[in-house]
Amino acid sequence: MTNQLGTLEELPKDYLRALNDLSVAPLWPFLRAALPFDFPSRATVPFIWRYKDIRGHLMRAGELTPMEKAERRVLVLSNPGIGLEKLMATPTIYAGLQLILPGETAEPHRHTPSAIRFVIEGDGGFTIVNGEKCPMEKGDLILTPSGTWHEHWHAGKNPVVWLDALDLPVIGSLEVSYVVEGKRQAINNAADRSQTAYRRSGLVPYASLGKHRADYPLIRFPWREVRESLVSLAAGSGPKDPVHLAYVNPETGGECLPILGFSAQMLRAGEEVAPPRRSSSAIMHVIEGAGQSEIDGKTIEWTEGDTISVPTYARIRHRAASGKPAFVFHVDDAPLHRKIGIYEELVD
Ligand code: GTQ
Repeated sequence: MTNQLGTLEELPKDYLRALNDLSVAPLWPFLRAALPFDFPSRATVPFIWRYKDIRGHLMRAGELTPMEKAERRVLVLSNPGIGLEKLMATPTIYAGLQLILPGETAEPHRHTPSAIRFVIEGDGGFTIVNGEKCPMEKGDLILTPSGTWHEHWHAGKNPVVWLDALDLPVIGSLEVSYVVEGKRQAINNAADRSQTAYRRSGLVPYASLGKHRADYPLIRFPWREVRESLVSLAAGSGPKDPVHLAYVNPETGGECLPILGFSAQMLRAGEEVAPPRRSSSAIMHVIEGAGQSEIDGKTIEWTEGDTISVPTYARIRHRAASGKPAFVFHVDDAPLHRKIGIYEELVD
């Protein structure tokens, strides 16, 4: 084991040229960058995208670029440590703020990346996922898993803005990212399944115990109910217990999507929490309230609508402002880490 590996400069120019002509590279000058000792190297930096700074530019995009020219009118939250053109908030998470104006639609399509929407503002938007009509109210989580048809509509009066998160960096790096456009879906006008088949946790359609198990049974997670659940959990917990709920597939109890995982957390007024250092990277979106986080030594003040990137293995401390609780939504890549056997938590 050494940090004194041979460099490119030490090698004769004609040798390097010959290797280059054959499209081969010596490993040793690059080995330590690819496999650093003890701790991974990370390009991702802790960063905050403040909603108050970005919102005006998103509205301007609504004036500058009609839907026909944008296809998706999105400002992408690009991690400056990775590079803006890479469209990555973290190594696995694409995140963006999408605007739909009254009367606009995003045409039916499906793609290999899985996506989620988390509604930030506006009433009257809805997403249709494989025919299921999902209202979009502030704080609602709506899944559009890989391969599911989806389209967005807006029947309200004000702009609708949501946070998009996709596993695009993973699907892109696998060179399997593509989209297909399709016909308008036949809309099932029944209430979405969060209000019918999966109305209450602990109850699932009887047939799902047999072989009729759906991959993605629940598509919409209404914030009203998630918030109530967090408040009830806090009321039933000790003052130091974490108030943190994971969104899961009600039929399997496992994560909703294969690569990205979703959870909602309540930070009691003035509460400070220090989660373990997790191998997974994440973004944190502030639904309600204000506070500050220290992430790898960087102090970040946040408030409603803001989104923050969290690198792998980050040292984290969150603190809610005093006076009222804060509610935050997390997207992380722990499902992928668990599947491939690299998930770990370090306590130091
Ligand atoms: O709404 O399907 O932010 O396909 C990027 C790509 C949103 C979407 C994005 C997409 C979508």
